[in-house]
Amino acid sequence: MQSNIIKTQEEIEIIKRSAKIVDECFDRVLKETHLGMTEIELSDFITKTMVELGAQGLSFDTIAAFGENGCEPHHIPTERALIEGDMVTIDMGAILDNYCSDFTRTFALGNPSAKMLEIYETVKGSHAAGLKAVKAGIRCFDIDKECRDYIAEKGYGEAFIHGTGHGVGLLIHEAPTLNTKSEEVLENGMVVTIEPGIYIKDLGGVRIEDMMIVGESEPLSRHTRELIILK
Ligand SMILES: [Mn+2]
Repeated sequence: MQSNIIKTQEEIEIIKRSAKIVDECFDRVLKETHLGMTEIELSDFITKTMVELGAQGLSFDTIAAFGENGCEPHHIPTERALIEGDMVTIDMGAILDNYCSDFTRTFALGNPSAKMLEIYETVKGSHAAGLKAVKAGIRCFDIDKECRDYIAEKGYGEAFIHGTGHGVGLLIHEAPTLNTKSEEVLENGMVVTIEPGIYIKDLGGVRIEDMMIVGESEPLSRHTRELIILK
């Protein structure tokens, strides 16, 4: 059953702790990721690490997508091994005291192509516009539109193939939804994700996702939205 759309202070504190586990897990992901590692190995590492960090479980099966596999938003990890110049998309979440968290970053191992860098900058700009738009009184539809218009103006409109975000609570996907059909209006205490992405077949994809508490100015994750390039 989903939680109330407006979270209590107590619920918000739990969700923040749940997000913190994910932040710490991502620190370890950045240290662990290496050439030749497979998507399944990285995903298994995340499962193990979340539990070590105190999560009662995962909010959903971790997505680990390397290189061209990044073109699938819901990619299921495979034996694809990491090679120089790949971008890596990790989408993961913890459950803590029954509350979920949700987080996505795309980073690179070695220098990615100019095209992928351009795609990254486009998603980053869209994501920043979305974060900035999150305020009480704004229609969810308009936040989605901010993110979508930014990507469309850069020529990638067709490649943003999902909604901008969703509420998070006891369930990983709750009200409100932030997409082209949304009718909800944000109110303080709602918890939403902002997660635009660009997906191009045979090339790859980029998604950046943060959780926001409506009424607060900063997203829950302390991790940068600048592209991280591992050596
Ligand atoms: Mn999400």
